[in-house]
Amino acid sequence: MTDKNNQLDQKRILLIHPLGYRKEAAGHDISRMANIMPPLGLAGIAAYLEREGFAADIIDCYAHPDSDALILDYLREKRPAFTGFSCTTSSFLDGVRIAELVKAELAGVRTVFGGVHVSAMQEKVLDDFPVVDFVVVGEGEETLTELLRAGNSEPAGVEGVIFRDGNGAVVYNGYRQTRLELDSLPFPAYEKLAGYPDAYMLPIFNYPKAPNTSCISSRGCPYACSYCDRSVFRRNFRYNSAEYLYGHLRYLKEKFGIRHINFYDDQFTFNRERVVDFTTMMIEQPLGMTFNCAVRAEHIDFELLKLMKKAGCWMISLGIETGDPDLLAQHRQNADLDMLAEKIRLISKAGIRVKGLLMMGLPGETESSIRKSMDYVFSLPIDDFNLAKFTPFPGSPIYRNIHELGEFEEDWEKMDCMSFRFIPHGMSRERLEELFIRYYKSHYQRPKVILGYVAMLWKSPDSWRRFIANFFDFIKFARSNKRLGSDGE
Ligand code: B12
Repeated sequence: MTDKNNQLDQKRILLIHPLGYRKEAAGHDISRMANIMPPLGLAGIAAYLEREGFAADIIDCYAHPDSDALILDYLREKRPAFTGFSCTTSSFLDGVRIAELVKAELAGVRTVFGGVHVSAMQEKVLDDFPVVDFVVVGEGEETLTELLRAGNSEPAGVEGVIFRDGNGAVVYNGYRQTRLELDSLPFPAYEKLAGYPDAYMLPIFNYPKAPNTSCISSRGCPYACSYCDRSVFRRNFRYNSAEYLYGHLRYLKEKFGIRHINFYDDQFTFNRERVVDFTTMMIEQPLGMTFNCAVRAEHIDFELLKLMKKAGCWMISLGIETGDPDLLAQHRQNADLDMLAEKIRLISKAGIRVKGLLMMGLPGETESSIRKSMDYVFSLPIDDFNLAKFTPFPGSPIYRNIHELGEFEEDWEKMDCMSFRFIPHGMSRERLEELFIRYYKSHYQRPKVILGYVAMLWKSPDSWRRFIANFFDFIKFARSNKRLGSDGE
């Protein structure tokens, strides 16, 4: 339906996933080379909107960095009344840049921003960025549908929306009170992602087979770690049933030939019964697929792990964060490193690869805590690891008093966990960088780890193919004192 006055299609939205930095750098960015994942939030929203009678398309600039021209062509041809942007903190300003481009091209088009960064910043986004017309806080499916239905009228009653009223005052309708029943959602519109699945790839050495993809089967997390931004789904836990989940995997296999899934749920095993049912289905009616997931140590046991292995579980990631018990206790509930070590050994004993997720530079970090962390981590059967540079995100609890805990340079575009934006009291950036490199090197120089990567020649030949194809960029990156790979979590 095209608007008679300004000729915009009021029932159409273009959803944009910004790249987050200069496109010239994208070809040599280690993080992108190591992994490109589908924007599941946008794909879910697109499927939902289409079911509700709207037309929604997606341009993923992260997977396709040179997409400005594509966006402008789309605007000229389809004249959508709305454009939507999904942003993290580091990609937000690139989203603003594209929004300015969009507004300059198509008069009357409205811009909606959603995702984690704006859910944390809320009214401040409209105060500071005139190019943003609406912010959607929290879950997007219902809120965006109602916003689109409101069309040109003020979305005064739409929960979750922040807008400017007729006088230019910024109004927030409050966090949406009801939450979606996840089994009622259509599967994400993967087919709207250009080149899916081949344009997307999981972290190198993190999967046995291609094509592969990531998937989300729950929302929210009941824990409240100091560094974690929970602005979108907050502290609850909702999940897809085992039946829905199995159906989702079967769909991915049949429609796209997917052979391996990485579940990006914060707590895949939080509901044990669901995992038992799901794994039983995968064992009794095999799909020929394997999977990875992330767990919290409290929510696994050996029986469950054996079942998961039988069902095709290839790797489990666990947030360790730091091996220094005192530092961990400052940032995480139930910090019990002995229990964590025992669970890591159980995963390994069950024949599943273990990936440790660590952080360096947390408030309170010292040379001694880094040494303790390395000793702890290297005493465990960890096959792979990711060491992130701690970054205080606006929605995380620690952000509130971060300036009291060290030196923080809040430059959103650089807040991608690839550089130390925060320097804890008593440490220097140079020293942190040195210890960071030492941490990584110590991991990669361990004979068990080297043998593990050799074994990947037959366990994950596709990873080796990608590694060789990008060999010179990986070496250049390693020499430039940054970190090898980044998978966000
Ligand atoms: C998978 C994942 C990744 C993947 C893929 C990201 C992608 N392509 O979308 C990878 C590994 C690449 C990644 C990278 C990074 N990630 Co990440 N990631 C996640 C994770 C675990 C799941 C995201 C997801 O799919 N959620 C499920 C979907 C359904 O939810 P959603 O995306 O939030 O979308 C919903 C709403 O937000 C809203 N919405 C979203 N977009 C829009 C747009 C519009 C218009 C509307 C109306 C609504 C709306 O509606 C959606 C449906 O309800 C989240 C944590 C989490 N549990 O959400 C962290 C998370 C988003 N990542 C985080 C971080 C820090 C990063 C990195 C900076 C870290 C790094 N260097 O590795 C990079 C940044 C990359 C970038 N360019 O932005 C932080 C973001 C914090 C922040 N303020 O920026 C999070 C929140 C983790 C955390 N708790 O701290 N990440």
